[in-house]
Amino acid sequence: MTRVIDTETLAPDEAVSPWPRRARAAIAGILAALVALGVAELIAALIGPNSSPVVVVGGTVIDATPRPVKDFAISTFGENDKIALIVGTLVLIVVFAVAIGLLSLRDRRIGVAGIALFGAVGALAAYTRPIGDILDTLPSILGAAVGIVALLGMFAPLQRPVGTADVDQDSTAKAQQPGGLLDGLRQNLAGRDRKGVSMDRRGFFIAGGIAAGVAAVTGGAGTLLQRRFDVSDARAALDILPPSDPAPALPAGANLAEDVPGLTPLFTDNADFYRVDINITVPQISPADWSLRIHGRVQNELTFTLADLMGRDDVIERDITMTCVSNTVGGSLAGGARWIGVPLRNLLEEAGVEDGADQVLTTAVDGFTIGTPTEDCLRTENAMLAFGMNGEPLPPEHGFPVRMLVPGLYGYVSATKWIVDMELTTFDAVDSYWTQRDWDETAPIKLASRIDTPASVGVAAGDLMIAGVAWAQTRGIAKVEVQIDRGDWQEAELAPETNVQMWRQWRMPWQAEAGQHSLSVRATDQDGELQTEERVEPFPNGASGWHTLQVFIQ
Ligand SMILES: Nc1nc2c(c(=O)[nH]1)N[C@H]1C(S)=C(S)[C@@H](COP(=O)(O)O)O[C@H]1N2
Ligand SMILES: [Mo]
Repeated sequence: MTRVIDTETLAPDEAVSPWPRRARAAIAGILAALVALGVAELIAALIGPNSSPVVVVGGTVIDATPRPVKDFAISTFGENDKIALIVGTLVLIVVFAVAIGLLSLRDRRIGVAGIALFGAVGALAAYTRPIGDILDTLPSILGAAVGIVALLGMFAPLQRPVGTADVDQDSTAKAQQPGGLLDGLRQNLAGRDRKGVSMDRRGFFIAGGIAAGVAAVTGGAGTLLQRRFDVSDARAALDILPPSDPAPALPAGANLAEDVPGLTPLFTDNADFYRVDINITVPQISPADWSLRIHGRVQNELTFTLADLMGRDDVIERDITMTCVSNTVGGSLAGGARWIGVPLRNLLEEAGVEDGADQVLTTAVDGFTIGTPTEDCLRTENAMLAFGMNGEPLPPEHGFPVRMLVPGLYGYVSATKWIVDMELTTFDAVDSYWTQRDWDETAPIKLASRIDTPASVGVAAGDLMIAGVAWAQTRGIAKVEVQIDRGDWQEAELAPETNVQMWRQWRMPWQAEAGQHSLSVRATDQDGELQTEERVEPFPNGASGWHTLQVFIQ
């Protein structure tokens, strides 16, 4: 019988280094994972954005992450924490996939089990998400199934069984004979003794190429199809009518940032506004589908559509500063904006809150919940359901189409984005997302001040301006003082007040000499309370402490 061995495509393997095979096995593992992810994205595009394994597993990881790790992530990566999570997840997936590939060399059943586990984790995460249902498990399950087929398909040529250890080239050739893909898969699944194998390089190249193609096409198509969930067009088509009660005119010179480079502007651009939420992707809610139900301990259950809210005659526009409880001393998780919406008080009065219902429990499409004292919703001036931000519909990142805002309370107890449900209940009856994780039930924003400029390094000696912002919602800022090199506290110039719920810029001229300097700032509110000097971390109800900056003047 003639030999049909092509030494290039079918090399007896054990004679050469095991590395080419191991390298290929690792590549097979990665390609199988990519096939699984690609197929899952395609199916998620048909089912809904909340079924993508990347999204559901990421969300589960975020929910389950212990607070110290979360704090570390926020303080290290800041607003890039989501990018860090995605990169971290991808690294983990690659490591896992390489392990699956290498272990499959020993026994393909390990690889099959590994990918099945991968799918099971995705399916479980999808099902247990606050808004998950059984259909959401399909992308993970089907993705894993196709990933397994891909893995076995690539291992068929990678580990072509030749029967026995003392290889006889004829039987090698026979093993290469048809029997079809299925036969190959079956043999493969059974796994063979490592000794009795050889490698079909061309076959592996083809199988790997097919797997890469399937991953690219399904992943690409899935990503494209998922764009149909995107709400930017619907958002752009919305017209915000002039509010019945527009924001009061700004006092002259209210924005010091025009004269002081490096100072935070009075109004933060929507694109620059800090974003904090539990989601990897931005929830997309079609404005036509949106509605909010107010129910629970109320006399009249009410439901509002976006048109209902936007068409009301009690729409207000107000300048309000928002802050995250995770903001550290000197941190950037704060922003000022001009919000448009309907006073919460009016809506709650129409619903008729029953006595004793001390908590307004709001739920968003991401399953996130916030508990706000009913008292604050009813009494705080300008507490609102907002649909406009700086003259535009709310950006998707900031809660489109509707979010809640209660001036004076940290975001996690007041600022529900993508809000869809409002239940009047009690604090005794229900804990919300962050209070379940031990953050305080009530959390008023602490008096704070921050130095924005000069920068720590790269500034030349001469006449400079020390400047920054201070906020004391809802009491208003009365005074800001600056201390240079531990000298006397000197009063800074305050920008004219916009309103007590908006932060206030301040500045102080400084003749800076070359060398290292220490700059500190502290504020006093309009009740006469001095900002707390004592440094505490954000957990469990917000950071405190005076902001001190070391600067090197050249
Ligand atoms: N649906 C939803 N709303 C949410 C959150 C969230 O994770 N999901 N995070 C809250 C927190 S902790 C803060 S500080 C504010 C931040 O709002 P912003 O991203 O518009 O600045 O949103 C709040 N509302
Ligand atoms: Mo927050």
